[in-house]
Amino acid sequence: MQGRLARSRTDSGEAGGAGGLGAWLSIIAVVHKRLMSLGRLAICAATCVAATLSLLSASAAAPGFGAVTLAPAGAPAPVIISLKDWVAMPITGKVDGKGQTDGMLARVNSLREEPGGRRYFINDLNGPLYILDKSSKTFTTYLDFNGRDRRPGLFHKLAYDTGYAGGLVAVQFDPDYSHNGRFYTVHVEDPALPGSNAPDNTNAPGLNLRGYTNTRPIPTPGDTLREGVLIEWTDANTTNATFEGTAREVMRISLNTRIHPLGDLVFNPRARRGDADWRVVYIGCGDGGSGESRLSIRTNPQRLDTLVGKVLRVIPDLSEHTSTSTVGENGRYRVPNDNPYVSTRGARGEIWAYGLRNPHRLHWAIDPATRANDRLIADSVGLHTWEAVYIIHKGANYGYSQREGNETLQPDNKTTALPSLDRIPVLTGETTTDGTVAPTYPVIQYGHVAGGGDAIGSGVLYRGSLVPALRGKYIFTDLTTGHVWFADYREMLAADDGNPRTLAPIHEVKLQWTDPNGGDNAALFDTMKPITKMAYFARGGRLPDLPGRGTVSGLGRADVHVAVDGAGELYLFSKTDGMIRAVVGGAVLPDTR
Ligand SMILES: [Ca+2]
Ligand SMILES: [Ca+2]
Repeated sequence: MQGRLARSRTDSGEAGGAGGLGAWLSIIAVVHKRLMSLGRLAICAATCVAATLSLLSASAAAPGFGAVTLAPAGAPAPVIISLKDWVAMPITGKVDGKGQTDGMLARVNSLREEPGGRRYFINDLNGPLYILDKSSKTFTTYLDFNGRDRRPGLFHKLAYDTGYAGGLVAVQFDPDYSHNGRFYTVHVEDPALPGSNAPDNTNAPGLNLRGYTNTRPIPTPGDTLREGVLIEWTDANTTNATFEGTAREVMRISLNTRIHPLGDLVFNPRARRGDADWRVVYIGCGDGGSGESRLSIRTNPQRLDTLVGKVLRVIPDLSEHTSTSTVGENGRYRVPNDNPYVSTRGARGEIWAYGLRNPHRLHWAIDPATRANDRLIADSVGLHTWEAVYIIHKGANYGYSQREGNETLQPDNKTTALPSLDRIPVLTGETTTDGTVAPTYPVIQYGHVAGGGDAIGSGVLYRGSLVPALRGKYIFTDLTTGHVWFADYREMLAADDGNPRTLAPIHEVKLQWTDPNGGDNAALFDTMKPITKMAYFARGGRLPDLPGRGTVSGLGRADVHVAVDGAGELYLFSKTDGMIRAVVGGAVLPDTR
């Protein structure tokens, strides 16, 4: 029944006829089915009653979105997803922490399913790379990146303690991991800190550092306060939860400030041996804070002679694609010949796309039915006005810091209308240009207004089976407010039309969650913030509100992301309470408008 309801509401776009008793019974049926399968009858009874009561009292009003792109009349009603606490991260923050980040209980930044489906690799910005065993749900610290201030980990210069995105930023498996045991990490260092910038294996005896050497940082115009480091790791035995093998520094990039570092790593999951994209990594490289500067570094995201504010595409393994690529200048990776700027004088060949502020999350959207619909997607955090989702195209210029969202960004960092002749000079150096280009605009954007948010989190195109209403939808989060939204993937493809005014509408996801600690239990929540707040206090958090703040969220950030497992099912994880929650079911809310 729930499947039929979901299809009728999302695939046909029907606006009416599915509300009322039948609809809420469907929701309860979904939640019930999942909880029963988990053997949690008692929880189900409470959950179902609570959800029912909540639905019966649900507001009839559509949410006010301010300047956010409104869903048109007749668009799908909000979707409800049911969350279940899945694992609690080991606390690495301070329960009484007062700083920008130290009060977050665990700064979980990504969740990656190991090929083979037995375990997850999970990284905490504060330093640990964990292996989480799926069946026992036990964490093992696999590698500890935090060797700061006599800590026992690998890197003496790990810059983890300031800024929202320092430390151990990313981990990603090599597509051939099951054969070669390789994976990649990105971490951030402060070059001014004392000590060596080579790993210290004193407490990691399995790490063989014979022959390990650092690379010269790839320069970025302006000051250097941070370096983003990409390392390749090869574990000789992937059946245990300890590291024994080698590491190789692949790339080190200078960054102007402590914000917007080298970020996410993704491989095209559709690529197979022999394909041009096989084992070719796409890297989201933030602008290092350059684009909002009043200094000359403001143009860095636009400059094709520097790597910041870009999506990069390189081949980490020097033995791969040898006849269709060239070795990068540090000798540690290859640059594919089909990258867009390999032949442009003054430009860096590693660049795949550019003009981005902080593309901190990349996602390969795979359309199981139509390979031609596969796209690389970037969630990029805006400055003061617009949060944006971009479809990334080879060679495209996304406009920053000349544009923010679908508007002009002025030198005073405020936005205004686009110019009548909408073109930007192609900068190949501080002053050298190579013609002009029309910018490419977001397919989704939302504003820094009430009902919107402050900073886009991560997003995935849902292809799982537990929430039929979300199949074919792009699910994404706002970090501070904890909003979870979705957009129809076909509408995103349609909005990718060269017209800055056309955008895919976004829709609310409401959250059903039962506080296992028996706290205030409204059953349905508009955002993740109250959920993370309850868990923050339950886990010992002592601040009066959640740590951090945002312009729209006010005091306290939810700091919530979405992840996906090998089966395509969703997880929401949050730094402030250090929790990972599984999406265990869902349906379309009855249309009460
Ligand atoms: Ca091992
Ligand atoms: Ca458009």
